[in-house]
Order: sequence, then C-alpha cells, then structure tokens
Amino acid sequence: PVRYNPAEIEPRWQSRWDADPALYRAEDHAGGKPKFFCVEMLPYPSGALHIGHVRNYTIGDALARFMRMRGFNVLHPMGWDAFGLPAENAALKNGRAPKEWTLSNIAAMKVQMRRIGLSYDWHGTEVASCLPEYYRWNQWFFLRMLEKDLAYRRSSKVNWCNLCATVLANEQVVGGCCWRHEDTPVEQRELEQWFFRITKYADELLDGLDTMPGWPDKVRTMQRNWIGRSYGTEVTFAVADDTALKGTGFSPSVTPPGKEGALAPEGQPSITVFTTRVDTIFGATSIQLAPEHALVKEWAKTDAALAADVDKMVAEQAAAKQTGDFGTIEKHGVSTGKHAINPFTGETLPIWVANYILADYGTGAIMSVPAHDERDYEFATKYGLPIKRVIAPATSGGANDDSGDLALPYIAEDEAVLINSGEWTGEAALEAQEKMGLFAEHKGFGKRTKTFRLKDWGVSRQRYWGTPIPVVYCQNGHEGVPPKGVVPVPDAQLPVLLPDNVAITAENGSPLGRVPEFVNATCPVCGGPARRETDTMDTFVDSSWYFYRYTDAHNNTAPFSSEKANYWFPIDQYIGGVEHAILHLIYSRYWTKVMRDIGLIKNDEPATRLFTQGMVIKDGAKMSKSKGNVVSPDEMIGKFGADATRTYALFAAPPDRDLDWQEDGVAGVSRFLARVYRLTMKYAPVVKAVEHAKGDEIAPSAFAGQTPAGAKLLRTLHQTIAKISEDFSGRWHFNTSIAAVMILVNEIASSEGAMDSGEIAPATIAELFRSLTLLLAPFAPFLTAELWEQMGHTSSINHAAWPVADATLAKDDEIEIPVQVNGKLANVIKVAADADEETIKATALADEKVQQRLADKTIVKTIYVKGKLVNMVVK
Ligand code: ANZ
Ligand code: ZN
Repeated sequence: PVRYNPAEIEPRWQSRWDADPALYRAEDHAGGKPKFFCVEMLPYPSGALHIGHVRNYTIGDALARFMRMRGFNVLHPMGWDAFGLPAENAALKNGRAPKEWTLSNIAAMKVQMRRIGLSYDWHGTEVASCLPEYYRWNQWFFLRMLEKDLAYRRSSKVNWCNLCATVLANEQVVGGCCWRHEDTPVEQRELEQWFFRITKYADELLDGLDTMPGWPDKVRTMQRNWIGRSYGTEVTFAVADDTALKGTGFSPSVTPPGKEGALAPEGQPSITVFTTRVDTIFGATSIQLAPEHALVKEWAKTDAALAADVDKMVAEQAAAKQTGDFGTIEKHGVSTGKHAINPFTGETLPIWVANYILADYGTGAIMSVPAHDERDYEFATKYGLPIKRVIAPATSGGANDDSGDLALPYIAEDEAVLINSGEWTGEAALEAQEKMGLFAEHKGFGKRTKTFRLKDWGVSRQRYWGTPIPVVYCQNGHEGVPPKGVVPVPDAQLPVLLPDNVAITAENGSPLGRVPEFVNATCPVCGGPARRETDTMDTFVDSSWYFYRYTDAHNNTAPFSSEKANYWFPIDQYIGGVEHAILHLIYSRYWTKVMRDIGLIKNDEPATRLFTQGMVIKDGAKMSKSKGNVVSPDEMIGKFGADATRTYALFAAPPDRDLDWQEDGVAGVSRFLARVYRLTMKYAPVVKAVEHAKGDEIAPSAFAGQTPAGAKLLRTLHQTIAKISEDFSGRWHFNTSIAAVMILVNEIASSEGAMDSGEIAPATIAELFRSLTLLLAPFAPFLTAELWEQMGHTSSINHAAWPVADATLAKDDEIEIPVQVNGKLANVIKVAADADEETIKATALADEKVQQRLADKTIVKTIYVKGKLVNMVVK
C-alpha cells in the first residue's frame, strides 16, 4: 500500500493553491450568501512565526474552512503590523535598513503561512502597514481627527523609556516599566505631544461593553477597570481669614456663626476638593493638599520652612512614581497653619500638605475623613487629628451615636446609613451621595463630577519607523490656524512619505529631525518656510483600523469603500491574544467610533465575537530563547507535516487553555493521519464507483437492509458529524472533535474485514469515507484535498458541502440506565432506546445484581427519571 508522505503531498497542493489566486476569494458583497468575516490578529513581521501564531491562525483557519463548507461567504484575510521599534533595533545591530529588513521578514513569514495551509485571500486582502498605500490613510484619519478636535497638541508630562528612546502611551506602561523592557522603569518627561481625544468616547467605550456578550468577560472586565469611570463631587471650602478670626478671638474648629455654606469672599482663596464620598463630609476633620497644589506654592513663597518641606515631598513623590510604589510610601505631612470652612457644617478644618495626595488626580486636594478612609485614618492617627464616625451599618438604625464598636476605619457604603450628619442623619449612604451632591450644586459650592482613569492617547513617537504625522509648523505662524502655526498637510499632498536612507542611531530625539530634506518644508497656506513634524505615530494607530482595509485593500481613493465595510462589518469572529485586551482592543474600538462619526461606517463596535486563545508552553513553561525551549513551526512541519502540526495544535488542548507542546503528541497525530490516508486510499475506488453511479450527491444510507456492522458504523459516523458541527458552533472544543474522529477511524479500521467481505455495503463504505474526509478538511487541508481528489472529485473540497447529521441514523438503538437501590448504584442495565417506563422498570427488577441488593427487603417505591435513572427505595 502507498505510504502517507506529507512531504510530497503538501508542497504539491501548496503550489496548486498558489496558482489559483481566487481560491479563497470571498464573493462580492452583492451576492446572496450570508457573510462570515473571520480575522486573526495580524502579526508583527519579526522574521519567523512562532508556534503560538500557528495555534492562533489554525483556530481561525479551521473555522473559516468550516464556514465555507457550511455555505457562508467567508472573508479570511491576513496582513502585517509592519511598523515598530524592532526594525530600528535590527538597523542598529546589523545595519540593515528597516524597510528592507521588514519586507524580507514579511516574505519569509508568508512562505511559512502558506506552508501551514492557511486559507487567506492573499491577493485580495493583504495589507502591510509600512507601505505608503496603507499609512497614507493613517495620515488621512489624523487630519479628520484634527478637524473634529479629536487630535490635539499639548505639552505634558509623558512616559519615557530610555531604551526605546521614545514616549510611551499610558497603556504601554506596565507596573511602572516599559511594555517592551520589563525591567526598565518609565521616566516622566515634559514634551510637546500629539494626543487623540479617546476620553471623549470614554462613556461609550465603557457602556458598550455591556452590549458585547460575544467578548470574554475577562477582557470586558479589564477594559472596564482601565476606563475606570467614577462618580464624585467637587466641594469648595473657603479658606478662613485667619487674621479676621484672630481679631474676634475665634478659635478654629468651632463653628463660625453664619459661615455655613459660605463661599470665599472676594480676594480670599478657596480650596476645591474631589471626593467620591461626599456623604462622609460631616466626618471631615482636615483638608489635605498635594505638595504641588497652587495654594501651597503660593503660601510657600512667604514661608521658608513650608517651602523646604514641600520641596522634599515633591522629590519623594517623583521618585515613588518612578519605582511604581506610590501606594506604599510612608504617609507624612505638614500643617500649613491655615484653616478652611466646611460648607456643609460651618466647621473650621486645619489645612495640611500631605505626600499621599497627587497633584494630577481630581483637584489635587481632599477632605480627610479618617473614620472611613484607610489612608486618612493612618494619617490622622499619626498626627493626632480628630476621627469622627459618620457612617454606620444599616442595622444600627442610623442612631446619632458614635459609640459603635465597629473597628475603624469603617469602609462599607452599600447598606450603610449616615449618623452624626445633621439633617442627613439616617439617610442611606448611596442616596446621600446623590442628594448631597445635588444640594452642593444647588447651593453653589459644589458640583457632581464623572472622572475616568482613561487618559487621552498620546500618539507621538520620537522614532523613525512609523507613520509621519502630517502637519508642518509654519514659521510665519498664521493667525486662524489653531494652534498658531500648526498647518495640516492638505489631503492632496498625502502621503507624507517616510524617507529612505535615514541614519538610525542610538541618539535621543526623532531620527527624522536629522534629515534636512524632510524637515524643511513649505507652508501649504502661505508658501513660506515651515518645519515638518518629525515625530511619527504610535504603531497602535496602524492596528486600530487595519481590518477595515481588508475589505477593500487596493482602494487608492479612500481608506476603504463604506459599502464594502458596511457589508462585512462587524467582524463575526476575531481571534487573538489576551495581551491585547487593553491596548489594541480599546484603541480599535475608539477608531471604529470615530469612523462611524465621520460617516464612513455604520457599526458601533469592530467585532461581534472575540476569542482569546491560550498560550503554547513547553515543559510547563512559557517558551523563551533563554530557556532554550522554543518550538519551531518549521521543524515540526519538516518532521511531521503541516497537517499533523495543525491538527495537533487543535487536538492537544481546548483552544482557550494553555497547551503544553509535546513532540510525541504530534507524532501520534501524524500516525493517525497516516491511518486515515491508508484506509481512504484503499477504499477510494469504492467511493468513486458509488458516486459515479449515483451522481455527486449521495444520500445517507438508510438502515433498511443494513447489516448490524454497517448500522453500527453509520451510527458512529452520524454521531461524529453531529458532535463536530456542534463543537464548531458552540464551545470550540476541537480537542474532543478530533478525538471523536479518531474513535470513528478506529471503528472503521476494525471493520475492514466486514468491508472487504461485502458484509458492509459499498454505499455505506462510500458514505463513510466521503464524510470522514469532509470532517477532517478544516483541520488537515492538504491530506483531505488529496483524498478528495483520489475519490474522483474534480471540484475543490473547500466548497464541498459540510455533511449533515441524520438524527435517526445517529440515534443509539440501546441506551444504558443506572439502577440504584436506596440511592446506591446496583448495576447499569441496557434497554432499547425507545423502551417505555414499564419495560425499563421490569428490566431493572429482573437484573441479577439488582436482585442481590434487594435480597429480602420490600420495595416501597420505584422512581424513574426518564432515560436517566431508576431508583428503588426499599425497607
Ligand atoms: C473623602 C473620602 C471619604 C474619600 C471616604 C474616600 C473615602 P478614587 O475612587 O480612586 O477616584 N482623593 C481624591 N483626590 C485625590 C488625590 N489627588 N490624591 C490622593 N487621593 C485623592 O478615589 C477618590 C478618593 O480618593 C476621594 O474620595 C478622595 O478621598 C481621594 F470615606 O474623599 B475621598
Ligand atoms: Zn505659513
């Protein structure tokens, strides 16, 4: 018999597929088929695929192939996230130009992808973000955002990684360090930067998550926390006029008569605090300011001791931010000697400066409520500031007594009530938050606020290998172009080309700034001299909309046609790593909303369903060069073939779990495929003969006239079809799908005698092998294409109809039912699948093992759970 030789079959089919550019082309959007848009996250062209990519792409490929066979119009694209720092590092290291390095990596990885048999429509969809055909649309979008005031420029403190020699977005800072350099602390620098106003969509980005059941809960939770919406209240405290107080002999901390709710008089400073717990305001016993608060700076001018203390605190905070342990620094502070008036109570509170208050959060000032806030409690205890309880459990009835023996600080807010809070005493805490906020607004000394953890997206990068930002700075600085002197490059002049032959050095600062031909530009408005922006865009811009370009990859008059995008979007299935939960998956949601608002598309969200696959590990550990446990896809394919590698990647674990790669396992799958090959090749002539006689569509063989052996095989076959079809639509447990095919193949193999002797009819044999080949097609495309042809089919298996499970054929003729006596298993009986209750009870009673258990006892009653269980209660 012929031997299974993937090294011969796979390249042969690959070149046939390559010769047919329309093979995986989706139909025109005007066609009648239902659409299915399946996207795997595009790779960075580092030079070689790793085995994790193989897993990710194989999951998507199996699904795309299955959906094609189910009759869907499938768009299955691929592209390259081709800008970014590694290309510049390669230039530094080996002197290779980033462009040349990137394009040759793309070529190499494309060869690998083809070897794996991934069914991408390369000709129709391929995009590479480093090409001007692509990045000119990044520039176009930038200009649209500029028009919509969604792109703006400002000077701000930014995250800076010294190794990247560039700015990082907040999303690229992980635990105080750079996302690419896990042990390089991020520094803060003050720089002029371009930002995208993603915060404008903060509410929608957050609320939209509730309407996305097709996204994993863990991703939605991560996004919710990242966006971090919190409601709060700003309350303004007048700073007491200490000289006036002194004059009246008034002692601070006693209510100044008539001062309730007072705003600071003209010329008198005030402090606005930000609190999420305005309901605790009767418990405020001091005001704490950030060392960089404007008032502190003011007071420090005339108070040298204060100035010295504050300087130290500023330095200490900067250091703590850098090391990322801001939350754990020892709290301390210094009194300013000034006082502020609580507008709710009229009480006078001492004003302090404290090292745990951030200048750039809220208003940089807080009211300190030690009884109900941990940090304030720690601080108040240290300095002997008063602690006043104003919140109690609802069970306390809201009595005005603070002798409660609950440990302080008492944090609970749900189910809590206010005590010691004047007219608000007895109110539920949550309601009081709302009412007291409204009250403060009404009285004019406060306002309710909504704040987000999400900050605007800083997109300027001081790097070469990225999209040039399409603005120039006119040296004549026209009026009327806001901000002064910033002139957008007109659409007609796009793309602003990234120059070649730029020296990449380790020096700080944008490499483009050292290219005079690039920098020196003409102002499009006045024709005068202008300096071109030399920063490039964050590469997350590229990946924010690339999947839209797939629908119309060759368009050179627009980023894509709205008509096409509206047909294909939202993506039906998006597949990729969970590490993109915050970065790419928030940015691309933002981009979608912007494109919707400029009228390009209709969808609110980019993808209906998101799947995040597990990692591939080796010997229980994440793969890394330093551990020497990296599995190379090329090596696997070389040894076992692409089909075995793919099938193993799906067989070894459910796709959402981590997969421990074992070469033995790939070898095992390869033996299984060899068995499929041998058997199918042997019976292919039977299939050919039967199908030739019946026409291409053969009806499932009926039970009528079947021998028991034939009926049993058909039953397993149809059960397998039902199971795999369900796995694809449901939980994607391809590991059990493939296991089911293995069981089927075992059963076929042990019926070889019966097939050869004629006991199993040719029509049954034909149906078995035809369906087996179809069932394996999503997993092992090369082998099944070969077998399909060997069976005499001239049209491609790619669009052959997926087999349909016949429920009658799949039905077991016998079922097993456990029999219990007093709840303990006595035996499992076999009965006809359609047996009635009487028969089942009688069979149970007649069973020998059940009889032994019953012995001389009396049956009180017999409980029957349909199709599941018989339980006899005995005395
Ligand atoms: C009084 C209070 C009472 C507070 C209480 C909490 C509990 P999140 O939820 O993280 O937004 N805060 C406000 N601005 C601050 C700053 N610049 N630096 C340090 N802390 C600041 O936290 C909001 C709470 O953090 C605010 O509500 C404020 O303390 C504090 F029982 O006000 B709270
Ligand atoms: Zn000008």
